[in-house]
This record gives sequence, C-alpha cells and structure tokens, in this order.
Amino acid sequence: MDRNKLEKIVEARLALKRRFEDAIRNTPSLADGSPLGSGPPNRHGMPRLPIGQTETRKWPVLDLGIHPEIAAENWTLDVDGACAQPLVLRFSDLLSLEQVEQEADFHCVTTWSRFDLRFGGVRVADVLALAEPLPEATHLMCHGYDGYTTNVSLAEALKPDVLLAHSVDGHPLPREHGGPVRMVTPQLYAWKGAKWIRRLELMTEDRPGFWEERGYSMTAYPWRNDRYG
Ligand SMILES: Nc1nc2c(c(=O)[nH]1)N[C@H]1C(S)=C(S)[C@@H](COP(=O)(O)O)O[C@H]1N2
Ligand SMILES: [Mo]
Repeated sequence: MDRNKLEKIVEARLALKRRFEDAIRNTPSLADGSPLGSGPPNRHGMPRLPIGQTETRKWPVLDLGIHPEIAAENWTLDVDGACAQPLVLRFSDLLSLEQVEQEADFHCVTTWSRFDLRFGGVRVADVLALAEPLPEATHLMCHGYDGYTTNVSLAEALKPDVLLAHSVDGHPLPREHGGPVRMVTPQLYAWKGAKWIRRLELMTEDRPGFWEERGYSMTAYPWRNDRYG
C-alpha cells in the first residue's frame, strides 16, 4: 500500500475515533455505576453474568431458520448510506485489513450466556473508517444475507471489541453461526450481531431492525436488563 493511502486510512480512523470518544465513554457498558448481574467482573468491569442470564457450556444456534450458504470467495460486504466513500469489501479485502483475536462473552436475550468465545476478524471501526461516515451519521443498520436486520448506535459499533468475525476458537466461523462473516457485539445482547453479514448501512437517525420492530430494545444493554422496548 502506498504511503499516501496508508496515511489517509490512519487519519480517517483517528478522526472517527476522536469524533465518538465521548459518546463511547458514556455508553452504559462503560459508565454504568450500578450494573445488574452476578459473578466476578468481566472484561469491562461489569459482573460476568448479566441479570436474568444462565451460563451454558454449549454454543446454541439461534436465528430465523434460514442458513444462507455463502462461500468465502463469493461473500461481499457493502458499506453505504451516510458516508463519503461507500465501498464493497470482498473476503480477501477483509483479510488484508488488520486482524485481531479477542475473547468475548455472548449473551442471548432468551437468557443463555456463553463465556469465552475467541473471535478472530476485523474491527468494525476500521471498516467504517474506510467509508468515512458523514458528520451526521449516528447509527448503523446491519443487514444479513438471510434478510435479518438489526440497528446499533455508532457509539457501540465503534468499540474495539465489535468485530466482523470470520473465525472462532481458531477455526473458520461455521455456517450455522453466521460464517463466513458475522458481526459480534460483546457488550450488547447477541441479537445485535448480524450473522452472514452483507451490508452495513450508515444512518443519520435510529431505525428499528427485525426484532426491534417486534418490541425488542433499540439499545440492548445486558446489565440493565434492557431486553424489550
Ligand atoms: N442474520 C442473522 N443474524 C442473527 C440472527 C438471525 O436470525 N439472522 N439472530 C440473532 C440472535 S437472536 C442471536 S441470539 C444470535 C445467535 O447467534 P448464534 O446462532 O451464533 O448463537 O444471532 C443473532 N444474529
Ligand atoms: Mo437472541
């Protein structure tokens, strides 16, 4: 990559980071003075098990029942909407960006929590920076290949542990868990992480996704029992 291009990418990332620093610091997962839950503190200082959740050792499969079959070489991600540089990312493009591996917990609103999944992938923040969100962009609609949608605020989506994950525990992400690529949002209930991710739509206002239209929370904060709208 030539130097100019690299400098532009770094500058775009830092500009986006600066723009959202305060909002990120003030999200409940980082600023909640009285989180509801039990167990030792997790990675963000919250109790490990959010209120109303039970630990499961398995990793259940939960979705709308359609498991699209997408080979990695046919997978594409559109990043569009309120941004200056809409882009289409192929799997090889994703692999050319900075790769991270992170352990995360997974809290499903149907009350199971699965601890310590090691996800590998690319930060959503890095991909969004490339698209240069407009100053008025505030939220993201995440679209799956199965037609699923879910909304996430940029203050949540830009956190460093929010990934476009292509591997789990060192293996390619299985199709039933959203492979080849899904989003994970460890600080929110797991329905905010779209499996078989296909499009990230930058929005200038919040809009409900599939479950949110049916009464689920727009914000989905586990340590506030923030399940339903
Ligand atoms: N594309 C898509 N993503 C989705 C869903 C879905 O139906 N379709 N279900 C959500 C819900 S409710 C949960 S709990 C998690 C489940 O992920 P898992 O099947 O890997 O455990 O995916 C979320 N992402
Ligand atoms: Mo869920």
